[in-house]
Amino acid sequence: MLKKILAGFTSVALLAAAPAWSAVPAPARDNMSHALAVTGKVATPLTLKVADLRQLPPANGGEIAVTRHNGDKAETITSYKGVRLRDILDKAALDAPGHNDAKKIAIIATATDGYAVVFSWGELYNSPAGEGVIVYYEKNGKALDDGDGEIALISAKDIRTGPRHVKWLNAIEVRKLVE
Ligand SMILES: Nc1nc2c(c(=O)[nH]1)N[C@H]1C(S)=C(S)[C@@H](COP(=O)(O)O)O[C@H]1N2
Ligand SMILES: [Mo]
Repeated sequence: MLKKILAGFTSVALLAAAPAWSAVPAPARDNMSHALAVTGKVATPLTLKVADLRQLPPANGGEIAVTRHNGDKAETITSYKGVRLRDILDKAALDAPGHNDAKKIAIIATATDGYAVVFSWGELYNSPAGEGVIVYYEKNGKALDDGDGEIALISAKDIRTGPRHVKWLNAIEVRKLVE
């Protein structure tokens, strides 16, 4: 009963307050990713800031067009600097002790806005695509700004590079899909 009264009171209060709030423009959403969490089936979960990523072996790329799934060009990146996703996963050490465990692993890369893309162990470690999957923190010679920073990911060998270009990357989850 008390709950009901309180709930009623709250909604009346909200209704009364609404016109005043709607007059104030909503603040721009801050999508910036300030760190990358590496979690799931790993021996050592990690939280990596840009300064930590800079300590890992650098992987650089030259000019690359970011193309949407329909072929439209989203942007052209002149150069980028980061770390191969494989090297990050090796630092965390995949928890896959059985002979066939690694083959059942998916790697999910997620951004602050909820955008997420999937890689497989086979793709990263046993196909030409793996070489081009790079977590980057510099674009065109500069730190990433709020358009896609502080940390992002690109899969440079994809046919269309847009879909797995993850802006505001903040998590890498290692998941074993099949027991
Ligand atoms: N974090 C995040 N990254 C993202 C997206 C998104 O919605 N959120 N969209 C993706 C898609 S589908 C494409 S094609 C490219 C280019 O997107 P744009 O159309 O926003 O330039 O960014 C990709 N990266
Ligand atoms: Mo897209």
